[in-house]
Amino acid sequence: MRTDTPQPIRLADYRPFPFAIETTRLVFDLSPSATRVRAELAIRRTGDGDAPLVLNGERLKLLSVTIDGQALSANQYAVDAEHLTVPETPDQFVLTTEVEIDPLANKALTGLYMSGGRFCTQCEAEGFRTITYFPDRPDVLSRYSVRIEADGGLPHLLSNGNLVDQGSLDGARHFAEWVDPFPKPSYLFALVAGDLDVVTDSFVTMSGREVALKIFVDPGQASRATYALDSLKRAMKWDEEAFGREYDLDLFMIVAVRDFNFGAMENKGLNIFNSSLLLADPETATDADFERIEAVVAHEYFHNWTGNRITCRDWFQLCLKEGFTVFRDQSFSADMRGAVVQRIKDVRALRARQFAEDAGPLAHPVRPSSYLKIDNFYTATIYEKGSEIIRMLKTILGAEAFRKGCDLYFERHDGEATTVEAFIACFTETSGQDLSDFFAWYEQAGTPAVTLTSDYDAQASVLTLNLRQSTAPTPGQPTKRPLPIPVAIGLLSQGGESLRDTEVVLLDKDAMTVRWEGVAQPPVLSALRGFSAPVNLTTDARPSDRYVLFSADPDLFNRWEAGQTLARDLILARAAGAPDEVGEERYAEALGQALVDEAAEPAFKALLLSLPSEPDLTLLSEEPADPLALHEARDALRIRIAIHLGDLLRRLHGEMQSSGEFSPSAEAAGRRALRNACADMLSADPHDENLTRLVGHYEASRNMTDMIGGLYPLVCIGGEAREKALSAFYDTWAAEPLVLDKWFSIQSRDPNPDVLDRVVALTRHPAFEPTNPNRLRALVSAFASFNPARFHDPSGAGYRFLADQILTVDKFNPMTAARLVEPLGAWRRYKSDLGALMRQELERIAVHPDLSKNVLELVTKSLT
Ligand code: 0A1
Ligand code: ZN
Repeated sequence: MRTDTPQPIRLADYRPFPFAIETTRLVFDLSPSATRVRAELAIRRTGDGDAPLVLNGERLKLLSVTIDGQALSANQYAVDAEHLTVPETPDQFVLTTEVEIDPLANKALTGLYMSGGRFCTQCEAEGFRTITYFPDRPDVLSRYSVRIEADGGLPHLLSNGNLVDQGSLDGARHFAEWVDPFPKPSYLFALVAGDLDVVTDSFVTMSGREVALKIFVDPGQASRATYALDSLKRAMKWDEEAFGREYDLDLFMIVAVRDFNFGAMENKGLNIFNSSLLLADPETATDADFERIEAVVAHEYFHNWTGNRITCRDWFQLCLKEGFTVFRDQSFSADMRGAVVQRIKDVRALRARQFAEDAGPLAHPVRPSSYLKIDNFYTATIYEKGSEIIRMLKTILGAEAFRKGCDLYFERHDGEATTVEAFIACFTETSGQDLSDFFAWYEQAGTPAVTLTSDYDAQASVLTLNLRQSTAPTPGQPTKRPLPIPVAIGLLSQGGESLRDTEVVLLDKDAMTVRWEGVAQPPVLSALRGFSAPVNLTTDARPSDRYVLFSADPDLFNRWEAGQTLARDLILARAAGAPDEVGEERYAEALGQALVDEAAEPAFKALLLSLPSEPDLTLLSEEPADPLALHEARDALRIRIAIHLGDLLRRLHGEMQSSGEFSPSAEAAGRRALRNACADMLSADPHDENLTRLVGHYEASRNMTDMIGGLYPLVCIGGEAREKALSAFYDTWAAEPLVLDKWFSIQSRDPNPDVLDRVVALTRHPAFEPTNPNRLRALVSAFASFNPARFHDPSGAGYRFLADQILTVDKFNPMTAARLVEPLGAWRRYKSDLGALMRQELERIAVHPDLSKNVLELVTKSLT
């Protein structure tokens, strides 16, 4: 067990750094195991005259330190494991340090490391301090110039900004010089050196400047970068139109790397991407991959304004850049792919990840007030709930006032490191509305529960709406305030005609009543249209009301939601031992009607066909959850649908097959999604005809979407069909790492009872690389998060497996190890025998010697 107790960092303790770093000159002499970094910092005292200069620095071998060219003697500075301190300095001076680092040994993938023989960096949030001594905090902005020297075997030497010089040196070495004219915090620094292929294009901005666009990929992969490049150009154009934001440098570069802890990183002018979020072609990437690539390329590009030009004063303000940027990328995707389908997918992800987080031991506000390791706060709450808050702001203020507030924010804070308060103040000012209550959305954790009941007075034609809200306690927040919740409500007649258009009711107290006059017929309520707020809504709607919404709600989000709620209630009833067979038949019948609606898009129908996922059901079940019972109940409903709608599903499966050229368009992807959803449903009833159809689907597939759409049903069916398909898949794709990730991931989601043994065996497969986060997550996280029925094996073997993996990975990559803890943290939600076994594994991890701060923080919070 650790003997030192790491101290939390608190928002209340924020103090400005007492020095400005006016310029930062970095010289890299690259070598895999012994890279030298010289840093010349032009420093000016801006604060307290007595304050010592304290720089962050970890895992650095300090070779020399000088001030204005004079070497400091040992008593003029102090070095510990995390800092370089110079107690006395002039008011203005140049500090030069030289350090040596070992990128090859760096498997934590933060700072400077090597991936596939090339050098790359990841500095957010605190990686820069493992490259050189520096005030590694987001409010210290500096102008950087960078010189990189390396062997000729690394032909591309890249950093932020503009390339100002390059050439050869003695022997086989060469150099490049980069200057970034925009002051930036250290977390946006980036360097890449390697043998790469480059795809080039250009973009003319709204003021007529030409920007060179370059995407760098592994040799031979250039053709897989064209979709990302196309997405980038569309994102650049969209940001000009939707937010008036223009790109500012003459060059924009993206580099793909295979070993990366997260998705991608917005370094100024030099984005670095996990290759899984950049490389795509129809043969190796699914439609979901294309969709993610478009969204993430846009996300990182949009950060150029929301994050880079205006950054965060401290890491507590992380949602300032992340929530806003997610909102921007979701709005972009909605414009590219259709608002309804996008909204449904965003809400599904929000519920699966953020609602789960908010309901467990790791619940935290969108703007937290303390942390141990900031890496642990790149969460669904900061990102996805952060985006929902911006969306509500737009709903409450209206599109025009929202845009004015954004314009003011960009104008007023350009070049600054700022706060959420300063952001909200811009909207207060431009709209004239008091947003002080709204701010509570940033400070209060937990998902509000909203209840809506109604009384209809036929004689007076008056509908009375009774709304209430409450939020359950979360760690550190035992009592909660009411929040301003925009609830969008419309009315339908019992026959499904629209009686009243959407109106937004702002529920800003614990309870309120609204009277709507002139309601001529008993209405069906369509509430929380478009998911107007991130809350859990309960209503007094009867199943018959939900069927009206399911067949006729003009708000398509709520049409989908009605179907999900009906299915959820049926599954929960069966899991609780009270199956409603008549209700199940009725649901299957209504689903069939919805699937033959000529007016609905295939992508929407595919979403109608997807039942609530097992993790979502766990969250929604009131009793302590029994994952196996939920799995079986969900399967029973799938079987009923597959039998009841067999002919229709087979017909649609045939009709949606395309014979033409592959197109990644949303329309074509929608047809593939519907066909695959039919295949998935048919696998619940695997009689010979269906089995032959599914094998045919898999074997005839000519793109990865169809191939995965055929493979997973065969894996679910199990037996020989599974073995044959999996080994054929492996033989075809063994040399393609991104496709092999899918092979691992599909097997970890196998619902058959023998899956844990198979997953454990796969950890010994020669292609399993635990040092690669994509591969690790494909097998380990996918099993723990998406296969609840088997992860929660009553023996506890699933939990033991996960805990072992956490301990193994923590030794070299704490950030990624910490991201594996969450499935165990949910122990309170499960039946007590399962919960006790989960807790036991958390306790085993907690007492392990030399645990990282990252894992320690999450395990400790999960246990308390
Ligand atoms: N700012 C990035 C997220 C990111 C954060 C940390 C990373 O490495 C530890 C990598 C990426 C984004 O929002 O895309
Ligand atoms: Zn981001």
